[in-house]
Amino acid sequence: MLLSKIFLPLLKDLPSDAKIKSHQLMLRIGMIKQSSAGIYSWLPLGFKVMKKIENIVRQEQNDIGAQEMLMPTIQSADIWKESGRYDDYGDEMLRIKDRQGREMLYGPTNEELITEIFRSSIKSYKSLPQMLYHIQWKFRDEVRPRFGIMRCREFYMKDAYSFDISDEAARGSYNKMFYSYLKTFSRLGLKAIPMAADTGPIGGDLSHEFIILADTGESNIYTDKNIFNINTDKYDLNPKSLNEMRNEFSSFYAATDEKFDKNEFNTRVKKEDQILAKGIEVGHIFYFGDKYSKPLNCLVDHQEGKKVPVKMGSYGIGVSRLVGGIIEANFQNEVMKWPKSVSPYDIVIIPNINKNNKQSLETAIKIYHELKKQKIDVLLDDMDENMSAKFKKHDLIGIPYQIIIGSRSEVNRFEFKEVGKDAILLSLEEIKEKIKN
Ligand code: 5CA
Repeated sequence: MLLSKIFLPLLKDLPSDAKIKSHQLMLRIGMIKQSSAGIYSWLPLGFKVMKKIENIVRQEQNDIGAQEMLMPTIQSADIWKESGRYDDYGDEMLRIKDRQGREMLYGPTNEELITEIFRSSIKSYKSLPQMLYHIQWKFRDEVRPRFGIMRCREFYMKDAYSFDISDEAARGSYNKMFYSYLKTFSRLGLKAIPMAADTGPIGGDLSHEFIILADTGESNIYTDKNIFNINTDKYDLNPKSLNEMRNEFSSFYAATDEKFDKNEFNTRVKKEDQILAKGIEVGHIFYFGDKYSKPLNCLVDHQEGKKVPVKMGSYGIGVSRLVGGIIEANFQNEVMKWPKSVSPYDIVIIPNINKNNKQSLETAIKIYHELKKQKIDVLLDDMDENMSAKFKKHDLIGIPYQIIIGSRSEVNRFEFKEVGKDAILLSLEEIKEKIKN
């Protein structure tokens, strides 16, 4: 794409109402625009990043055998009355009436709806286990929406649901998802640590929040610094391996505020290894057995003949929140660098354009077409601006690789820069290789 042609409404000044750097950056480079309190439009640049995150989440869900589907945003209140959560959920739930006066709601989560779908279709243990997920907008009428898309009212979530015949099998599904989350966040360039967490309005007795460290995070966390050194590559989906993985994580103290036990923390973690920090919750997994299947009468035939409520878990990832989380983790000293896996473009070409130098732009256009032929997603900054203004702008846009066409370029070798490193001179072939690897 040509920078002059894309919809990229850059702001000159720092938005005064944005308190944290991800919110500021997203407004400054036109990734999002607020439409009303806690509700945002996703502009092309922001949408592109979010879609890349969504695809990685999707691939990793599919990889553990979860099946994608799509449930609606608007749900009937009836099933929520059956589970008893219609009243419990309180003011966070946006309640609506249709023209017939039927009570509806904008889904804040989908345990009830998925259970209703499941109970009408699956009748026997022979069809278990199952794992279903969708990636869909949610609405929660937060008391105080803040920090842009980090805590907003309408947000994009991947929510998965597992169905098993026994408690033991269900814990196996939980472990699979735990493993999948570690892989997902690592592909997004994040070190997300699973922490024992409270189950809140979702319920159940087993739950982990996946948290990335960030000063601007809203969760207080208490952990052992050695948990960050666990090498998860050695684990796989084999149940034995998954158990070992869970055991290794459990061997280090890691808890959020609500689960924090000062005594246990001080006994289990050496003073010098203790981390008390703030973090951002990017994912949350729950095991709640028959909390929904029982009241909603979601029963299957057991091997032994009797009917039993199916054992369920649910697993969320804040897909839209992750955009902000990745910025918090990678935007330092006014320089953003997207992880390659989610960068809005693979590379940007920045030619020095002025009246006396038509050559730079011509060279840039040639390189642009060459890279496009290789299916490299390239942005060409064809704006008539001085180089220092261009560099400042690209510091914010954060594409990790740049080709700078200026006085230092030679006939067949160009200045290639990975953000945060020194520029080097490379041929176009070498650049293609670097990007493709
Ligand atoms: N049904 C369960 C799991 S599917 C559930 O809803 N879990 S949750 O409440 O923890 O939400 C899942 C993830 O959505 C959170 O980890 C967080 O990353 C994201 N999220 C939750 N509330 C918001 C919000 N107000 N704004 C942005 N993201 C949010």
